[in-house]
Amino acid sequence: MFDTIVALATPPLKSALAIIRMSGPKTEEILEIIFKSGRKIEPNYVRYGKIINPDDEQMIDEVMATFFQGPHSFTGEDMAEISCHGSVLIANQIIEMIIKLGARYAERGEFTSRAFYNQKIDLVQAEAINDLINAKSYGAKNLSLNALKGETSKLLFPLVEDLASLLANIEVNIDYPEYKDIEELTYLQIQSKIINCQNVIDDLIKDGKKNIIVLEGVKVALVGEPNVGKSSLLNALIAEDKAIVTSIPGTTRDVVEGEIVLEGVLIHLFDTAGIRETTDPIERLGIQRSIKNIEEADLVIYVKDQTEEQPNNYLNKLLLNKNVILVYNKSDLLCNLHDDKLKVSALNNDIGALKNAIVKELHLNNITSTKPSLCSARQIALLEKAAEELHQAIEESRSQTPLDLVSIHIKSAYDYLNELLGREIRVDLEKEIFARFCVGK
Ligand SMILES: Nc1nc2c(ncn2[C@@H]2O[C@H](COP(=O)(O)OP(=O)(O)OP(=O)(O)O)[C@@H](O)[C@H]2O)c(=O)[nH]1
Ligand SMILES: [Mg+2]
Repeated sequence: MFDTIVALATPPLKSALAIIRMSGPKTEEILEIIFKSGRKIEPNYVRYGKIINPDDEQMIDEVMATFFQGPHSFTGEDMAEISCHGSVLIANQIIEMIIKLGARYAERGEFTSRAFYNQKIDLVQAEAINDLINAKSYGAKNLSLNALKGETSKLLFPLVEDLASLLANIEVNIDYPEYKDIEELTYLQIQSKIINCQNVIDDLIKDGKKNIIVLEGVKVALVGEPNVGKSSLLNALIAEDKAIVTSIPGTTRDVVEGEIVLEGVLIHLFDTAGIRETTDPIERLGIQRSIKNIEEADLVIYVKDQTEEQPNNYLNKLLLNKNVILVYNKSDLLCNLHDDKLKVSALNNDIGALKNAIVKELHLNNITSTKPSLCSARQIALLEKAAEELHQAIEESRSQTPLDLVSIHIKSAYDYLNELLGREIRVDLEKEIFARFCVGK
């Protein structure tokens, strides 16, 4: 049994309303003490009333309060939501009073973790709540919403079911070969069942990897020699005068970050210090940061402002094996540049071609974000582990290894998928066997 927790659900800022949430066994008792509406508290009714301090009978605020009775609540336990006026002072006073009456301040994410432990949501849904709150693009929002609704978890249910069924079948074949009503499994049949599951997992991994950038966004670094207009390009792309621009080479030292959304995908842009030989210790530190940014970027925009220069071997070496778009800035000044080159002018805000090039290079317009997809790093890692176990199971069954050894790998894959959903392996396979096959009837 959990204790009772309380927290401010809205930001601690001056606003029209603030919402205080409470969850746990003492919720109803505490609400009865502090909330006076002239009526008995009833679940699922929003009531207008007053919050009264029981110590001195003073009114703290006029509020709307709702009580939800467990298990029919978000956390699965008794819960209350109090909407008070949006003063940090009032909200704190109410929270302090609730704590004095036996609750404690909730830790980060504790309401969601209770919902998970009380089996109101699975782990994929719990992760989605955080992703939804942090979503900065419609693509990420759609993915998170699908996961929160349980659509994403549903992708796994048939798979888990098939593996459980296969495991049970193998167990029965090993342990109860005398039963007539048991389907006898050949190695070929086992292989074909595992291959079916493996194909489904492979598709999920492929789709997840495609969508991971919808959820997390992409890192794009603007790099080049000093004074070519990297900071001007950042400002033009984010339509904000964020980075300092001057005609003095070596202006940018610290990395300046900006964000844009292209085709529903969040692009994290990084304007970096121009790379050149320098004795200035501060500029050198800036250049080190530029190099780190190149290493971490999914895509590098290599900005130049002229064609006739010598190739910059140092920069070219840094960009080796990177995904690079070469762009010529200051097209308003360039007259001898061939048409097939990508040209922009940050000064004239003529940057459409660069945006199109980013979309094309990252294949952003092929990304589907309306369908559910398991695409967080944790989810993909577990899918990959499950796929590897199934691969081993196929190999073992091909070499006709004893069935109990084959089933060890299938069980591991099954466990990884359950871990993905945050399920304890509550399903006792012995029970499964009896439930499915009525063995011993
Ligand atoms: N004519 C023209 N000038 C530009 C354009 N973009 C930038 N500039 C000018 O080029 C100079 C350098 O621009 P910045 O954006 O500071 O260049 P940077 O690459 O960030 O330079 P560092 O921070 O020193 O590496 C400034 O004087 C800008 O006004 C452009 O499209 N056309
Ligand atoms: Mg700059």
